[in-house]
Amino acid sequence: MSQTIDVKVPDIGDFSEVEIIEVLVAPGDLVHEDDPLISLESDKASMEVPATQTGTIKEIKVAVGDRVSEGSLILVLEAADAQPPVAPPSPEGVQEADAEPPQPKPDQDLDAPRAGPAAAGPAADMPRANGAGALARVNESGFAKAHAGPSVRAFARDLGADLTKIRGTGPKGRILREDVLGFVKGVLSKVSELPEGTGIPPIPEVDFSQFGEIEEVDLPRIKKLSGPFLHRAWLNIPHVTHNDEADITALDPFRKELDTKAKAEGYRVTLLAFIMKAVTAALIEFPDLNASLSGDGTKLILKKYFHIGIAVDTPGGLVVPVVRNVDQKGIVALSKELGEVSARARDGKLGLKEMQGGCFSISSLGGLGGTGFTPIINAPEVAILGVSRAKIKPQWSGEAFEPKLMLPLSLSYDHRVVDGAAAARFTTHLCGLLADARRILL
Ligand code: CAO
Repeated sequence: MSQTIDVKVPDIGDFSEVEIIEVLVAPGDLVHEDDPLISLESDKASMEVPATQTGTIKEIKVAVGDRVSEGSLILVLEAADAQPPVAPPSPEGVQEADAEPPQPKPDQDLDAPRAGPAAAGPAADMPRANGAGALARVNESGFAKAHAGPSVRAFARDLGADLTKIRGTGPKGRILREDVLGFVKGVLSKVSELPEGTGIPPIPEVDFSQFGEIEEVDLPRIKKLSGPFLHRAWLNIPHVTHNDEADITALDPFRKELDTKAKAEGYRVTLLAFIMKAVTAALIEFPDLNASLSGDGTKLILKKYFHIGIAVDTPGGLVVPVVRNVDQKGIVALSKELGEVSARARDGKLGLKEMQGGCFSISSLGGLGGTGFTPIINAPEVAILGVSRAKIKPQWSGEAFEPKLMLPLSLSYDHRVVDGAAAARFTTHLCGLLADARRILL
């Protein structure tokens, strides 16, 4: 049989006419014994009045801003059992301005209703060890002095939210539960914007001046922009680099012949135009490398166009203009376009659109030297070809060593999309095309 109980303000020590700063329940709410009902705040302390026993709230007799003293009627409760409480409980979590804050229950739930079964209960004696407590390192002395009621303190502590960093929007700047939630949401949204993998411990800063003379210079603008992009690609994509060598002995004199004629007309024919054509022919044969992974990682978006990005070394840093529809252009047209676009890149005159829409990139360091390197994939592409310096090397013909011009190729690929075998087949096919210039031009 149920019984209606008047819940009154218990003995609150020397305090009287204390302001109600929060009403934590509403008619119809089920509350358990010790669940907080209202928060009071005097000049010196804030405290909560807990339920005397389990039951359903029938009627609320007070409102925020009312002043109450011992014996003031707060609400009417329909008790779940017939036993009235033996003695009124004392208020919970009295928080003197410089007292230790009460510790919340370790199992408090972010989404729990305020006065529901999982809401902040009485002070537990075990501090929370981890979980949401990792949100922030709490400034304990500031936390104790922060202007917030006990349930808000318990809520903030359970989430690891540092009250000293939260601006209160309640009366006199008091921190409300909503302020804590807003703060936590703000922190979480910033975390979700960070590139994946940023949980990696940072490299500690070192004061190098302790070891000798130093000078600090600003990174060029392009490096500042491309740095996070490269970092993101390196952290997000499982990179594998496949190395091979293409025999370009036959191709070289043909290129030189075209180059001699081109020089007379004011442009150059370098190896890169042939490599772009060969790569495009190989992409037609292996469409999985002319693709991007969908955002959720479940689909491959195959591209029916062949736009190739070319890494260009400029005084300001690396830029990657995109040469469009390489499948539809011949060596002469590509050579002219390459010369024109790389000159504009070096002069810093490329438009943003000219660096968008690439399917696959080529990074050629052949003019500079090297025998191989690991290019970073230009995400969201799935592969990139690194080209190093061609050299005459002895190759065994089956009967003798013959001098051959060998071009080192390094294909970095996204292993989520491209298997090692597919990468090897692609590169072998590419080497075959470069070895026989007629096949490129077909
Ligand atoms: N092997 C041997 N020689 C090569 C070669 C190779 N793989 N590639 C180019 N060369 C030669 C050219 O034939 C030319 O020689 P000659 O003037 O004697 O004929 C010389 O090297 C210079 O070529 P180039 O670099 O001007 O022309 P390119 O078409 O090969 O490259 C471009 C154009 C824009 C890609 C290049 O200038 C460039 O900027 N490369 C750097 C790219 C880069 O920085 N990548 C790294 C990205 S990761 O940080």
